[in-house]
Amino acid sequence: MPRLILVLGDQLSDNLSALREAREGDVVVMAEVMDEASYVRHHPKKIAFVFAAMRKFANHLRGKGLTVAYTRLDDPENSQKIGGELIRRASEFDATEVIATEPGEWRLINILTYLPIKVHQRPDDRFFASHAEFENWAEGRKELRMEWFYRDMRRKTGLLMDGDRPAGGRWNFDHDNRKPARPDLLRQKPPEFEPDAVTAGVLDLVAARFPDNFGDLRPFRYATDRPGALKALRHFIDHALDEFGPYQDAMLLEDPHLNHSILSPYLNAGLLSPHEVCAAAATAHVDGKVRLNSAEGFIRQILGWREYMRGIYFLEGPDYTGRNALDHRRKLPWMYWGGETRMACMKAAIGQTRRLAYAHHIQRLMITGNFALLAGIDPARVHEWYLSVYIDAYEWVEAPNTIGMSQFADGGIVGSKPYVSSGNYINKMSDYCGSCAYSVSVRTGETACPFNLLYWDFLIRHRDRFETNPRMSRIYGNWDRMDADKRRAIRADAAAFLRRMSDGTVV
Ligand code: FAD
Ligand code: DLZ
Ligand code: SF4
Repeated sequence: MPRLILVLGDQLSDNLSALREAREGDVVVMAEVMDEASYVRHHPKKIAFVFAAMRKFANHLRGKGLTVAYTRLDDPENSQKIGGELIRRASEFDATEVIATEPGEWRLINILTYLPIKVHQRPDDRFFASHAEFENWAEGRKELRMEWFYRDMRRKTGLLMDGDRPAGGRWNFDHDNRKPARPDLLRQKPPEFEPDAVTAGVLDLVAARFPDNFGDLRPFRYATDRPGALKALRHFIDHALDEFGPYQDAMLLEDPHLNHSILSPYLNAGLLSPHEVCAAAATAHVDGKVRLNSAEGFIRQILGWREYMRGIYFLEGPDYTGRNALDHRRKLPWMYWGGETRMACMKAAIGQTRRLAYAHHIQRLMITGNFALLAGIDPARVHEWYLSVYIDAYEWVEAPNTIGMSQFADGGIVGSKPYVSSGNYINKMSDYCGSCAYSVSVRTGETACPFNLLYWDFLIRHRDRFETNPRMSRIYGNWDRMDADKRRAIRADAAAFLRRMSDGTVV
């Protein structure tokens, strides 16, 4: 009796646990469905990327001799649900069992668990750490910190290790990093991929079916298959990785990518494995092509942060996305969906998000995330935004970054203190402030940088919670030493700014 093998849009890997079990007569099921394409209003580039990559992966599997039952979005028979398609295909092929790889989202895990057909959910072992390994690591610890987990992962994998010691004698080279960048016409841009016939067909479909979603569909220059993803990896290793470390926190108006890899879409969809990406970076260092602080900084993002975020998402359970430790209730301002703003940094980060479905980590954390946290936006709305607008966004990685790292809505599980800053940090790390309607050096009044006003307002609103944090007490000392009139003015101006923002006035 044939069995169905389910392959989801972010499971496009030859070594997927479900595919490893495929035997003669089994049918691979893949389906473009509205349920998945609309649980949030995804950026059109994200939908196009997933559909094009799914179609090409289905062709690739057929080329290997597998039978693939592929449902296109506009197939008249399409039930528009993953569960519905499994039931329909089971009856078509007389199958009574489904083999699946555990999805990266509780929503879909639950759907598969309660279907009226037996679905065996196999572990997703495309990661460095299994759920059990992360749970064992977390068990009994008073505080979870990425750095300790990362060191264990380095020891386990041997990546950048000299025996049992870290290469170069240190685990972390961040103090050599975090430099601002200057515009540089010679800096390599990520490779661009002209849409082929499959991608072009998908672009037409997405243009017709999702005309109102936030974001520009065209031009579309992402790779949508493994050969393209491998080319992007090679390009990054050869042309950008060496300066990744120093410039990983920098932001420039005219350069949305800097030395970032833009590999997250391919990693998260399964077109690249984290193992091969980390190995390529480590080898480039060993071969003398890439400095250690860059190789280490890059590997830490994948072997450390990416794995750690996945561990937290599954450890914390399905209610994680609803957490709101700081009780923030404001609506997400319209500027996040492309509405006007006078803040040059927000305009830059949101503008490139609209164009590219991409912003790098510091833009997500210290511009759009920082603002949302300082302004007290409801973290559920912030989470919905990040899950919608980025081409690499899947809940297992997006939610811990947003709810945890960026919004402190988990009360300090991911980060020991909130990632907040005044305009000073943004000015130091970017060239945004020069073209802004606000002035970064002004602390009160109409022209004051909103990050300056909101920074203090946030800290004072949450004084009870953060004052006792040893990493933050000094900041409260600075506030207390400030002139009383100035403190009053900052609070009053912050309140007026938030009122204007909530009223829908352009801020
Ligand atoms: P690079 O800077 O080149 O980093 C290399 C790789 O490291 C990335 O491709 C990614 O796989 C991994 N990585 C780096 N930082 C993180 C991190 N904090 N968590 C997990 N992996 C990381 N990343 C996603 O993949 N999907 C998301 O939906 C997502 N949402 C985010 C939301 C917020 C609020 C924040 C602050 C960060 C989010 N990130 C997310 C993490 C990070 O911003 C992206 O991984 C990174 O910007 C992707 O671009 P890149 O490939 O050029 O990364
Ligand atoms: C993101 C996405 C989109 C837009 N569409 C589909 C789809 O039509 N079919 C599918 O199998 N997967 C899609 N995906 C990816 C899923 O949403 C993803 O598998 C879950 O969110 C779990 O990570
Ligand atoms: Fe952003 Fe403030 Fe700088 Fe304007 S002045 S770009 S709002 S940090």
